[in-house]
Amino acid sequence: MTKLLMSRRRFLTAVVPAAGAFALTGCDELSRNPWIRDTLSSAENLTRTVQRFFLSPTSLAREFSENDISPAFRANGTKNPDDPAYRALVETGFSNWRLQVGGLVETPASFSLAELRAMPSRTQITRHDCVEGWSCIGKWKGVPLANVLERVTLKPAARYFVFTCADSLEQTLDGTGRYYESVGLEDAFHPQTILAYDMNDAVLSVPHGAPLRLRVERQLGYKMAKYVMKIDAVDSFATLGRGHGGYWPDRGYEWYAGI
Ligand SMILES: Nc1nc2c(c(=O)[nH]1)N[C@H]1C(S)=C(S)[C@@H](COP(=O)(O)O)O[C@H]1N2
Ligand SMILES: [Mo]
Repeated sequence: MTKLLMSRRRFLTAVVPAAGAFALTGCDELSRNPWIRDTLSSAENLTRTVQRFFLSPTSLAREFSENDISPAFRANGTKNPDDPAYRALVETGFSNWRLQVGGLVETPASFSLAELRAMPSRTQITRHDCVEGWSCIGKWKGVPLANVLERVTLKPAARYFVFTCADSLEQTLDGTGRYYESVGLEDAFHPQTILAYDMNDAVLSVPHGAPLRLRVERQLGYKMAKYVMKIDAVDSFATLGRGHGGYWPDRGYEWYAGI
């Protein structure tokens, strides 16, 4: 088991410095390199099989202590969405913001920040690993996604949960430049999967995804959607965006980014 899991780590340590050697700087450049793109997608099925087989669905990502928290947590990707609807929410301190939850659910609902804060919470100190090759340890507090999903009652056909964000990383005519991500049932109901509203004992800041961002601790950084506006339960993500379940998956990254 250790050997097989190590091979994944070795794969990551092999790919990340290779990216540096090509003088690539961001997620975007990384995805344009055909070798890296093909290697990432061929490793995906193997990784998923290995992880499913050896790790029980509820195994936890490592949690750290207060002393391990990184003095400065890097912000990446969008750091200050310029979309007018988001700017308007910032102006009013997110008092008008509501999380929309719909799709394949019995009772679609929306939640204010106060309502989310009144629900059960979980706090965890975890390491965030970006595919670009940097990591930071931070403390996150939020409502478990499972608690939010319980409130809307899933329809039996629900398989995936799609997070629609406020920001567009790329300007496209068809709207496929908007950031989004998705997770399966197993990650959605994992105890460490939370919708975080606090970071390092303070209200989540705009650079890190205010007012609400996903933490799905057993996966790479790009799965952790910031600026979450809407969650939809779906049976397939084939018709969303460019069909691969997320902004970066649509650009060549693996959908299942387990670490
Ligand atoms: N909405 C949105 N979510 C996003 C991104 C983004 O650009 N927009 N970038 C992703 C990437 S690649 C990483 S590493 C993390 C960065 O989170 P941080 O800014 O809190 O470090 O957010 C992820 N979630
Ligand atoms: Mo990232």
